[in-house]
Amino acid sequence: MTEIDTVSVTPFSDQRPGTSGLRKKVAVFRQPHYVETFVQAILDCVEGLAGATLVVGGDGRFFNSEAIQTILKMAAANGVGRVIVGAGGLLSTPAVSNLIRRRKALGGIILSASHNPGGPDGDFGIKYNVSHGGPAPESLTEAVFARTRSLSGYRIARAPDVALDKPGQAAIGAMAIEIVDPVADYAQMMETIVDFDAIRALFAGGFRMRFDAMSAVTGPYAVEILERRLGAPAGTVINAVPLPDFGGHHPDPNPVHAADLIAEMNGPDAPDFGAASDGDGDRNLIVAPGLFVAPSDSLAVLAALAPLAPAYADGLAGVARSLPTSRAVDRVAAALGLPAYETPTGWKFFANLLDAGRITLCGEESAGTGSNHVREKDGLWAVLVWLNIIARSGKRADAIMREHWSTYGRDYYSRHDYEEIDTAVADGLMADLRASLGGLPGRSFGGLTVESADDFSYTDPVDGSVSQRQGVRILFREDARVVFRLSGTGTSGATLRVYLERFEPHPGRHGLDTATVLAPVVAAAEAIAQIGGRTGRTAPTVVT
Ligand code: G16
Repeated sequence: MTEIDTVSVTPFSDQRPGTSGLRKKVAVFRQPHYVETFVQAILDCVEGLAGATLVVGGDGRFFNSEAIQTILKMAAANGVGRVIVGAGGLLSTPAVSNLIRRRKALGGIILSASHNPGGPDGDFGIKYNVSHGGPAPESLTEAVFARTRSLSGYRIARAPDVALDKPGQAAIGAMAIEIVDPVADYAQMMETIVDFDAIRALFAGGFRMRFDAMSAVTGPYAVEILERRLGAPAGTVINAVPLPDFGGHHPDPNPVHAADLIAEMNGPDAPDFGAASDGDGDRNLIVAPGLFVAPSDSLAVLAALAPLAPAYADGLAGVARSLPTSRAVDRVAAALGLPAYETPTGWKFFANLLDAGRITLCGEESAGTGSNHVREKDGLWAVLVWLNIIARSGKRADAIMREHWSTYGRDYYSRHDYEEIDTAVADGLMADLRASLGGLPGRSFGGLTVESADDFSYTDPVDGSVSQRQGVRILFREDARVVFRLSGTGTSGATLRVYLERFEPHPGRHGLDTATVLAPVVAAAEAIAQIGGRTGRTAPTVVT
């Protein structure tokens, strides 16, 4: 008989989930009872827990193993019937989503802080996904937050740690634990979506690719699929072993943190195709020889050409993008007569549209793209669909991108992040910006004239739920746009994100320098929001 301890706690006040679950410094999560309080709140708020199946796994970052053992013991103490956990405690975020759906689980708990750095001084995170496989909706995350502030104790089984090093079966009391190969189900699903034969033939013909797994969770998935199943040469995948501190790197697949990959792709003997993914495997970066593909452009290319992959051969039902993602995908949707939706930032907002069959494809500027195959963005999936498009079209990625611009026009795009600014300063900046919106239309800033300005509010077309204050957007008559919002995933101070774009229809002007094209939009954003004066920053921390 396994004994259950009920441990009294004083509630924490800082456990409100952000854009994607609860993300904090590791040191915060290591406070006594911190993980337990949040997990108990989840278990208290989820309906139908008794006897149910949960999926548990993480990106392998520092503290992953300890947190999983705690969750297993708490799940057993709270009446969960079965937990499916990845061997080594590893599961990518899209693999969790797939397992929840395939195994008809009640939900899943993902341990990750995504693209944020790991290690003892890095970040950690816990996120709950519901039975459709996607992130919990705001109604549930708010209920969890309320519960963290009111609960008085948690339940945990008094049991030894469970060996998770290889697939097999275990138990804590009456709760079964199934330890699964993290890659197997996911790889099998990919075989049903993309044309493996075509990609195999591509590699057999000498096509060279570099995939940087950034010492994060995607390594084992990429090695199995790209090298073992598709025949890419050994060594195609680099940084393939997941490390608790990601080898000291920042596992964010963007031109700044994947600089080595970008340099290789710009070099004299560049591979034919380059890609990377993030800490938990849901983000992707696509790089053509000599050409970085902006995530918003990648989404637009996939919208136009995904039907070359077997799963989308009948066409797409519709597409969606988050507010700050460029409008490139809208242009494809308009040309093809597809419904297009604009949602707030956060993958959870796509779930209802996918479930209702209104969209097949969705994506975000923050290097996330996905489809109706799971309810998370999926890094390796995006890379495989690109490979499928290259294999079936017979064209290189840079040619595909340039032809896309010729057909639809180019949305020059950049994001400026101002990290770790004082929270009060950031809140004040946003509040004043919101207050100024009514007076902006008609005014000119450095050659650009404001056409409209508002604070984005989203009404979910499926369930009618309303999400307000999701970002300030300013449209200029010159077909340019700037969006301002505060990040919901940072762990210290506030991060102001400024998203800048300008449309260029003429093919003769598609090879310009992005920073030069966007300079007037940057100047207008500065004049409107007074970022420098308020934050004391003369330049963004990160430009992507
Ligand atoms: C998460 C969300 C994404 C969002 C991104 C950035 O991604 O799932 O929807 O675009 O954060 O959010 P923010 O701008 O609020 O920092 P991930 O990969 O970190 O889970």
